[in-house]
Amino acid sequence: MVRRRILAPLALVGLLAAVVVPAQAASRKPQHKTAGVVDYAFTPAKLTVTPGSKITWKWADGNSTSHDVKLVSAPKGVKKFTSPTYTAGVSFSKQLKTAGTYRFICSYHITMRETITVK
Ligand SMILES: [Cu+2]
Repeated sequence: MVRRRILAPLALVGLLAAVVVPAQAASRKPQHKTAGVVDYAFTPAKLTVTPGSKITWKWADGNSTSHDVKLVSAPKGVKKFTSPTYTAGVSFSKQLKTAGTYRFICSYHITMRETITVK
């Protein structure tokens, strides 16, 4: 009976760990998010993803004006990049590995801004 009294709480801890740990691990996994590049806006304007997530910017089919995605502010050590200039029906992807705040603009339209937080 002594053995059973010790094992029961241990079994409960094991059960809780099995339930809680995978849920946390799953939420920290890199994600794949799509961001829209539409005429004069990035959608959404704000996005939060986990480290290592891949962002795919999609230029909307209905666009009539050219846009790019230019990283203007990034966490320390992150190399800035600018996508090619496209008008419609194309996409461009980048993986954001380092935690921090990434600010994007369109080189041609100063009002087009997007902030992606990696954490
Ligand atoms: Cu633009």
